[in-house]
Amino acid sequence: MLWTDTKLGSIAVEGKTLGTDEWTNTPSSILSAISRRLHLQKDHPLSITRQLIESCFPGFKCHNSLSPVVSVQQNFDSLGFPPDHPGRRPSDTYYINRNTVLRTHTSAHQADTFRANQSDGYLITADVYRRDAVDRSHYPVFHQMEGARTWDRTRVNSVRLAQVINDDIARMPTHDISVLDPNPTIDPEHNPRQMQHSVEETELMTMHLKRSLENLIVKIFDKARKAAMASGDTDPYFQEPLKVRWVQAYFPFTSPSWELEVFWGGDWLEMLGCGIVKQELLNNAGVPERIGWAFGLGLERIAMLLFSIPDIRLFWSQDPRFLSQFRAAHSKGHPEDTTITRFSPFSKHPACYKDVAFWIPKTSSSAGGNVGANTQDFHENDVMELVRDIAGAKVEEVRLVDTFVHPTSGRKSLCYRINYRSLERTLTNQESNELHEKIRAALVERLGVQIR
Ligand code: FA5
Ligand code: MG
Repeated sequence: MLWTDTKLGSIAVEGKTLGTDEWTNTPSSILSAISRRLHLQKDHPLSITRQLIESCFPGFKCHNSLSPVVSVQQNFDSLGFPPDHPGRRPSDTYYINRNTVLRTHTSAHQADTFRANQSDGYLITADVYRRDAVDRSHYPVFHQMEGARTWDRTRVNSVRLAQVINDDIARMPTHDISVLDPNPTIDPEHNPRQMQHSVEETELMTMHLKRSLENLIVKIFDKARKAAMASGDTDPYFQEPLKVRWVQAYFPFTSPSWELEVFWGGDWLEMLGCGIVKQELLNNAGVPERIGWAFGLGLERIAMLLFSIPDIRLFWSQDPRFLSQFRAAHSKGHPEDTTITRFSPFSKHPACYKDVAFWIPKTSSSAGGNVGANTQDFHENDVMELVRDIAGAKVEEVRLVDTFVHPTSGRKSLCYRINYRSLERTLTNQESNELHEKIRAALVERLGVQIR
């Protein structure tokens, strides 16, 4: 398999040495991303976006340097993920060892941050890691920003807490965009209120949460529109009013829960997940007197909207033609005063599509169960990772284009289309052929498939 080199022994991450075991599935290409800290790099679009978002939440305490190496307890257990939740699978998550993962979301720090109880509101910006598909808006390493706002029941007469939240809402700015929000706040079957919260409290916290996030998106979009105008761009997208919608969602650590989507690039793009924090989480974190909301947003998704950056891989570019295009506000200036300049593509290189079709190996064990990463059955994310491992940023997209089950033998065959395209230069025919050959060979060698 891919990670036999780290199977026995240890991995050094951030100056710490961690033992590996049969769960270890983190390749060195992923480990090497840890030191990049794009969200803290001056003038990087992710850093500019982070500061702009931070300016939308005055008074919130900001955490920007929490280690990505967390325990399974922090990433999953503390948030109430059931033992068989798919997110825990080694096909989806990078394990350092049985008890240690690279955080898959910034929510891994919720319990600890609530426990520290340093402020009513906090923001956490960090790199997160997921074995995921490769395309224009998905990447295995990306950045999230977590935000939470809680109210202390003991600081006010509990009868009046609703009034306090109401007053907080009255002080918030309003906006005039149209928001699609067809579902009731509380839907007993699909999106229930928690027993510990009254209907009024749930409604008010939700209003505060949704208004905070809508205001954030409005601010980002206004900046993006100004940047587009300033560059003389006539993209009709920016002439039309911003369209956003709320969608019911499910997270083990919030209820009710939602996702916010923004219409962008001809489609609805999911920006964030959020909801009312499960009271059990706050109780377990030693702050049973607090109630409140939390959200987690994809920083790249927001930055793509803000700067009109069309491809998520660009954020990892070290090319000065990319990096020199962005400038944060003067150190004495307020982040809100930053003038956003729209990204201008520095080159367009041709795409090169190549297909690979193969029979997948027969299932060797029943799927699921408590097996380590190295004994799992065939999984699509293994293909994604293998391609990334071999071709890195020279692949723009890997897409399943055909599935076939043999009528008599029952064997299953898959065909993937790989788009070879570099953002920085034109790949030669020979180069993409060689990459494709290497990928074919590795599919056989590492995943045991049979090429058709
Ligand atoms: C979460 O990660 C939850 N922790 C969010 C949350 C926090 C809910 C607090 C409730 C309370 P989700 O898996 O949907 O949820 O990811 C959140 C956002 O990260 C997505 O909306 C999307 O904007 C971004 N995102 C997810 N996967 C990727 C990816 N592979 N590449 C880039 N961005 C991604
Ligand atoms: Mg989601």
